Amino acid sequence: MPEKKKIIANEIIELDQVSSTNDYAYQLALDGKQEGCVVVATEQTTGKGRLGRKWDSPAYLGLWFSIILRPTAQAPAATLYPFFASVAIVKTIQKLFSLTPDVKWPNDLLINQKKFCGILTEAAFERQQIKFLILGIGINTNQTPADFLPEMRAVSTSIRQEIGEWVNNQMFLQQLLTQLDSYYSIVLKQGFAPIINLWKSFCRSLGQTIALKQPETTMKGIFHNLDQDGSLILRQENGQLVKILSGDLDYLKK
Ligand code: BT5
Repeated sequence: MPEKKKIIANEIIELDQVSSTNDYAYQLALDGKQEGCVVVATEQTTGKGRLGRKWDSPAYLGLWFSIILRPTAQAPAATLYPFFASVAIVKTIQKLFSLTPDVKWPNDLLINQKKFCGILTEAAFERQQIKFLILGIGINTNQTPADFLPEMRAVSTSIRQEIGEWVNNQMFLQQLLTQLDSYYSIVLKQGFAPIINLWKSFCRSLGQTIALKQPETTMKGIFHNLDQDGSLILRQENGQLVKILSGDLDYLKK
């Protein structure tokens, strides 16, 4: 059997310091850089979250990287890509550290209900098709509580904080890129159905009472299902099912 050709991490660009690996990768993609190229930085000075929020990315204490993808897919499919990344991250952490993080819709990973990873997808479109996607992944590996801003300490964590050992970023990144490549080839061959099923198996808020914050409203209900297009189906108190495309999820006590 010929060896499978690797897509993700066919090239790795390592930077000491950058504003945002997403911005750097986006510019490379505009200039024609091939699918699979990874940009990783020791430190980001203005790491980005969703909706203009900031992502704290101090030197050596985490993995901050972005992947250029060029799938042949319609524009709405862009929201599905963080799910394959989440699954690959969970699988890597299970293998290396024998613990299973919780996935939080749409793009967070938690350990003991604290966030240690966020994913930011940015896309360029052409005639309703995806031209390229930048999949940005931030993982807190080695922060101690003192490394987080006081207001973030109660809700943020790092892998080191949870396992009690320093994480070797280089080794972790290598393993993670291999998993990301495997799950991306599943997406290319089988679509997102197996990814959605795996993601649901790691999601502890599925079936639980949640609040969904959107810029204008907050909705409460039961997290009924994750749809095949990555949207969240919320069952409201009156029994009605509502499809939610974006928002921030909060766990609620029943
Ligand atoms: C995210 O946004 O969680 C997406 C984060 C993506 C970061 C990666 S790093 C590589 C690539 N390059 C970039 O510039 N970005 C990507 P969101 O769901 O909007 O969450 C942002 C919120 O998370 C902030 O408003 C803070 O409350 C919190 N936060 C910021 N930094 C954090 C950190 N290091 N650990 C945990 N929580 C953090």
